[in-house]
Amino acid sequence: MCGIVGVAGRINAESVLVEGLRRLEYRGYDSAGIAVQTAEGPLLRARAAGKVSALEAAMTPELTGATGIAHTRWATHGAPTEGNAHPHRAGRVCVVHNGIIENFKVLRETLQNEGREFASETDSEVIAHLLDRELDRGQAPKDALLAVLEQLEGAFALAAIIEGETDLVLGARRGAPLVAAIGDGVCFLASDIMAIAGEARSVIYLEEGDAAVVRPSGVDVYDSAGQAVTRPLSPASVSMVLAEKGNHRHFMQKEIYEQPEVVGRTLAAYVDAVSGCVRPREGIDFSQITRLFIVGCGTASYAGQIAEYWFEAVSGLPVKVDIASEFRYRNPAFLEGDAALFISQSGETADTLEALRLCKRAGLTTIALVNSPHSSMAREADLVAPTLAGPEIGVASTKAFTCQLSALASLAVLAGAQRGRLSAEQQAGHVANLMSVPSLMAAALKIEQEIDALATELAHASIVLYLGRNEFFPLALEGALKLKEISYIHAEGYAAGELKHGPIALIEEDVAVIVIAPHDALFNKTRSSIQEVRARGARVIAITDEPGASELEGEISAQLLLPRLTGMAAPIVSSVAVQLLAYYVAVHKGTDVDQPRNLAKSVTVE
Ligand code: HGA
Repeated sequence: MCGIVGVAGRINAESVLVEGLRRLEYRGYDSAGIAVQTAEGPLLRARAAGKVSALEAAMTPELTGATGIAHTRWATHGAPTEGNAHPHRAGRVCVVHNGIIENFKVLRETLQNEGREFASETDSEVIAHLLDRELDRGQAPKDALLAVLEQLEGAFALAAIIEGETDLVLGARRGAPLVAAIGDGVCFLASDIMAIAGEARSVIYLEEGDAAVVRPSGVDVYDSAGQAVTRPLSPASVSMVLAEKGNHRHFMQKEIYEQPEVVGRTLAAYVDAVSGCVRPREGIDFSQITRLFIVGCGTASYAGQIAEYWFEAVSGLPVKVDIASEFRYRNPAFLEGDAALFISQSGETADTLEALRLCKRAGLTTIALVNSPHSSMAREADLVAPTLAGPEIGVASTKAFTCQLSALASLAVLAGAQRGRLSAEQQAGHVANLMSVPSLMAAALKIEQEIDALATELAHASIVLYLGRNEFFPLALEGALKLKEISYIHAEGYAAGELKHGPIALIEEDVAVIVIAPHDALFNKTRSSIQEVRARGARVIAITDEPGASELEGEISAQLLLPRLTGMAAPIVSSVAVQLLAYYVAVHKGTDVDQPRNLAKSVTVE
């Protein structure tokens, strides 16, 4: 969360900075700000509460130069006001920061006792003062930066410019993402390479603890001990094509529609459809693993919960799913043969990254299931299991989720094969089932109009419950989360069989209950749950298939018909229904679908 961009040595750097912020807005949109080194000498700054468009309106023609920094904020310390917007200024220095400075109070008090005045409530402002203080003490910019880094505790990425240093941007990362990049006579810093795609030729993925001195002619990198180091250059190849909305009204809608393609692409990376098997992945041998921890946050943790059903049923491998923010602090007990798999779209989710580090320290084999191949988690895990969803811009995850499920389903089959639980024929059956997902998803997307109609009514609901059994229980949780995130309607997911143990007390006349009820082995059990809520006046909407619908006739208020689904394909394809439902309810409510309030895409703070 929070997006940083820095540019050294490009005419009208402000235009690249603002464009970069637009592309980083998924990381936070509480406020935006920019500072540039003008040709005349002074640093000029503009900031605005709200989105990048508000910042643009606040920028004057004088705010132009070849070197500058910019920031889009997701507030952790201090309200989302203009006064708390980055860049923060102290003396000659302007700073932008992503993360949390944990010892900011002590630092702030010390600096105030020295007579320094603070203008914001943020933790970030201390960085500007510390840097300015080191410069006042006569340190050169690079040494001043290294001296400041020694004083900071917490996880962060930062960029700074100094008045009078006309072609210099300083940067550093510790526990938050930051890349440096090189173009033609211009160099950059950014939280995400997407911010500067098209401008940069090559990228340096800064490592944990690195500091960077960025000038138009190149980037000097220093490791956490302050030693000059050479980091490899990679080609900057992010395609921006996928980051356009095309004909769609919102990125979320576009991303829902991309699923047949990106799920197909992800499956193709795991599965050999011709021979009907899942390709072994170098370094992953499930026959040597006796228990698998799966760790993630939010939607990613629900993908993990669905995978728990799959791994245990298909491969007999015991699985334990944890929420990263709990796992990392609960002193988990490990056993010989444990391995851990971490799920994160960005590969930068702070809690999940720390959980990964904890497992590494404990000596477990760690697997990162990430969408971002150069992310911290991808670099730090022993093994990487990629998803190929492409850039996901909508804050509410859709295609990243179904790609995670596709990769996890493939790994569950691989585990089944490696652990001797699946014959070649059974494996081929699972592979064929998974390979049918893209076309089934394309068919499922055709329910859009029915969903649109249903959503008009649901938009007025004050509470919506989602029910499901087996893998459809975590999908019910995901459906409820999606609705909450973008429509702000209070929604909860429950295991259908658990309802009678408490949550049924919530049911009264006209409470909307969405039941995911495919006509599978547990259909009749789910049907009983439908009777129970209906008897208490609930308005039941069933997400089901033809056979399910005909059995439920007269027992439900509305239905959403999906194709007939079996095996692991079923929850993956059914995701489309809960995603579209949340999307259309939000559209009817008129909320900000792609950038819902209080959220940010990649949660790089605790
Ligand atoms: N702590 C800083 C930066 C917040 C952040 O990185 N959010 O993801 C602030 O509150 O401004």
